[in-house]
Formats: sequence, structure tokens, C-alpha cells
Amino acid sequence: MKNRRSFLKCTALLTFALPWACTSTDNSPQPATQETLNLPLVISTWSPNTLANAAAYQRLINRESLLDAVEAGIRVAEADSLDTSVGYGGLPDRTGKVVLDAAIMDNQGEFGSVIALENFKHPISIARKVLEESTHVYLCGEGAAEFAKAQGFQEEKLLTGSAEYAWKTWVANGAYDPLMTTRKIEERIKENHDTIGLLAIDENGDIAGGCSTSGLAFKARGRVGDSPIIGSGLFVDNEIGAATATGIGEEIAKVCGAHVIVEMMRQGMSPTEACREAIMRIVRKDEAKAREMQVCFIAINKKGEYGGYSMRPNFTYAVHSKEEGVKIVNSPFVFN
Ligand code: SD4
Repeated sequence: MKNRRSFLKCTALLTFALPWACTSTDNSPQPATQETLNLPLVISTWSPNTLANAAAYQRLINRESLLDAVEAGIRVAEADSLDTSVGYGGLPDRTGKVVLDAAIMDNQGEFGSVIALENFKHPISIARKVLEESTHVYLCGEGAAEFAKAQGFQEEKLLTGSAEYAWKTWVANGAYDPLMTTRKIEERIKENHDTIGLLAIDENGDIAGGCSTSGLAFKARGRVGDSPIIGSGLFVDNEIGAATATGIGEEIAKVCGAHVIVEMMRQGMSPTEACREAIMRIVRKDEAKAREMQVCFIAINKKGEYGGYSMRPNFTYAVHSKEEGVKIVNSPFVFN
């Protein structure tokens, strides 16, 4: 492992110029102590989201708002056609339509979410408008699309050639699996990315977060997972911390995963311990089933400490912080 001093030096030189050039991989998070707050700090699910983190971090360095930072970071993943589980290029539902969910939550406890949105590339931006411009928390389907148009967003085709090919191959070969698809999750884990959940804490210690996904590949028409649901795929409490999720949304939703994590941190657990507790709530319900699925959480607390935990191996998360620069963490997990 890289010498920490040289790593920090390298980080200081390169963080702004080439955010991915000084990446380290480490199995054990090294959070800052309370005395040396590791702020600003951005973390997100999956290692390719170092680029999303860099965009968010830059907004924080520029003293732009937390919501600007979260939105800018998540838009990077939404625009990436190679990310097959977020935004443009996301794999469609079983009828061939790309259907997106996104949520955003700020340090005031305000929340905005769009559910089952079609034909808009940046659902996180529309979720932010729900938070800022509507009196509602959730908008779904056609109503969300009408709201997006009224807010000036343009419709776009989101189904890429490769996503369409993957869907047609699935239609030709696949048997519908309503739980979906340990198989697909395993494929995505090999691709090393999935839903983006991104959490940010600024130099003042204020916290916000967001989450964006195309959901489970080839999902049932109308299926909604955890990502756009408050307390399931995302929760922020500015007094305590924040958490977000990726993986089988049905299981995350049933334990209110992100909310559990924040409440466990309130009771004194570290982010890593709190994420593990949320995972173990799923395990305790049905261990045999839990062994067959991937569920992953990440969390930050008010001190600028962070952590993550997953059900199964190969979950990575990306960190970008003042103290540590750019870093990828291999999450601890429960089952091999
Ligand atoms: C969902 N948690 O819709 C999201 C998507 C995901 O693996 O992370 N898929 O259930």
C-alpha cells in the first residue's frame, strides 16, 4: 500500500488536474479523526464514479451549493452510455422502455424524487426541481414527465443500440425472473458499476445526497425499487449523516435501509458498522435468500467519516476528500 505521506502529497498535486491519476485502492477506510475533519468529502457507489465524485467535489471547492454538487456528480453517471444501470444507456424494462428513478435530499431534510420517468436523460435534475419547485416529494410516470417538460427539460431517446441488443437477446433467451436476477447483478458486478448513490459533505459539515438508476434490468413494467424512496435508497439527516444504496431494491426497501443506517449512526455506530447492521437485517430475515443477492450500502457521518458494507464481494465505492484525495475502497462483505 502506498505510503500515506507520499499519497497525500501526490493527491495535493493531482487532485484538481487529473482526479483519477492518483487513485489508490484500499480495503480499509481511513477516516479522518474528529480533530481533522476530512472535508469536503464526496463518496459514491462503484469505482467508475470517481469521475462523478470529481465533478461534485469541484462544485464544493468552488463554494457552490451542496445540491449543485450532488446534481453535477450524478449527471456524470447519467450521461455515461457505458453505465447500463443509470440514465442514458440504462438497460430497459421488459417491454424495452428505459424507465428511470432518481431522488435527492438536502441538509434541510427536503426531498425530491421522480419515479418511472421515461425519455429524460437527467432524472436527478428533475428530482431536484421537485424538491425546489413543487410542494411534493414524489412525482411519477406521466405526471413526472409533464412536470419535467413544464420545467423546460427536453425529451430524448435513451435506449442505446447496445442496450436494445441486450434487451432483444434477453427477450429471445430469458425467462422472466421477478426477483431478478442474481445473474444480472453478477454480470453488472463484473462490469463494476451499477446504480449511483452519491453523498456529499461540505466544509461547513452540511450534508446532501442523491441516487439515480434505471432499476433492475428488464424489470416488470411499473416496478419501482429503493432508489427514489425516502429512507430506502437514500436518507440524509444533517445532524447525523447520510446513507445510500445499490443492489436488489426490494430487499433494501423492506428494511428501510438508508434510514436504518442513519439511525444506527445516531446511536453511535460508525458508518461501516451501521451499513453492516442494515445488511444484517436483510440476512436475519432469510439467510439462504440473502446469500443469493447483492445489496450494498455506503454512509458518511457528520465528522467526515465514511464507510460501506455489502452482502457479497466485489462492491467498490469511490471517495474524494480533502485529506485523502481520490480513493477506491473495496467494501467489506458478509458472504463469499
Ligand atoms: C433498484 N437498487 O432499482 C436499484 C437498482 C440497482 O442493481 O441498484 N440495481 O432496485
